[in-house]
Amino acid sequence: MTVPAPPRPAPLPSTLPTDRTLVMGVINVTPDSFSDGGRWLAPDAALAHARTLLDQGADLLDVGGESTRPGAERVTPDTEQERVLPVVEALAAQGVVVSVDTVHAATAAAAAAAGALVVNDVSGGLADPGMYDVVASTGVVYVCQHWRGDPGTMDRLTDYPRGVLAGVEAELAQRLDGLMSAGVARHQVVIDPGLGFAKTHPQSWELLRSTGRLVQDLGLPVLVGASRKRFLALAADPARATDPLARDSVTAATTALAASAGAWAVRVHEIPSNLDAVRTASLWKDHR
Ligand code: PMM
Repeated sequence: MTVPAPPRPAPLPSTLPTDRTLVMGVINVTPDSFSDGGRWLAPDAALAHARTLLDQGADLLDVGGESTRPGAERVTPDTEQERVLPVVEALAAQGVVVSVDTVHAATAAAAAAAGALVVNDVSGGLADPGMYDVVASTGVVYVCQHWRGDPGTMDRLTDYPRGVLAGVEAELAQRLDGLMSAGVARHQVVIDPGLGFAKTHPQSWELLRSTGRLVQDLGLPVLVGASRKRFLALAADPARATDPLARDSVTAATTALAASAGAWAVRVHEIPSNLDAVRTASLWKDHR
């Protein structure tokens, strides 16, 4: 028996696979991201890394110019655009499906004009009141992530009186109301539980475990961003768990589970093992 595919956002090219969870590769054009800060800050380095991820089979790439790790320094939209726009433009010109990871409406608009088809907003619109209008007017696919506070305060905002799943679903439903009121179409929206954003490590595990529930309850495609995050250290080799790169095998394991639960896409730093994981999940489902 074939399990129904998760809902898919539009508009995205029909060349993207429809028979499995998509693999979104991360390009952090930042000096300070937690797992790869500074490595791809120069546009040439970012583009060379993008080529590697594409050759390895990434379906789409997420380009970000501001680190969102706890306590990270905020950047102005101008600085962010200086970092990401040359990369977005060059990739889009090559026909790559590009997502821009930004909480700033101005950067989202500029990236959409440069060819980005997806805006990935970790704040779900809370950081910039102009974001939903940009999503409505450009027609991009919008990844609406759950967060609270900001990178400076989020680690303290982990109180969910009705449980983390109910809390996240209720707050995402509010974000959806805001998006619909701004004229965004439902098919443009992808939701993301925001693993590690205003979540304790057990709460992130609970949300990851609830991927299937999120898909069902909100009826929207779900993006899962677990890659290399600190909460994965609970499952990693204790001798190496503080090294983000040592969490890649745990990341791939969570990718297989999330894909099996119906995730639309996983956002990951390392492609080959995650691509294997989504293919494994696909075969697992098809041979049920
Ligand atoms: N996590 C990070 C950055 N952007 N976007 C989405 N949609 N979901 C996430 O979980 C997410 C994100 C932080 O990780 P990084 O510093 O490795 O990019």
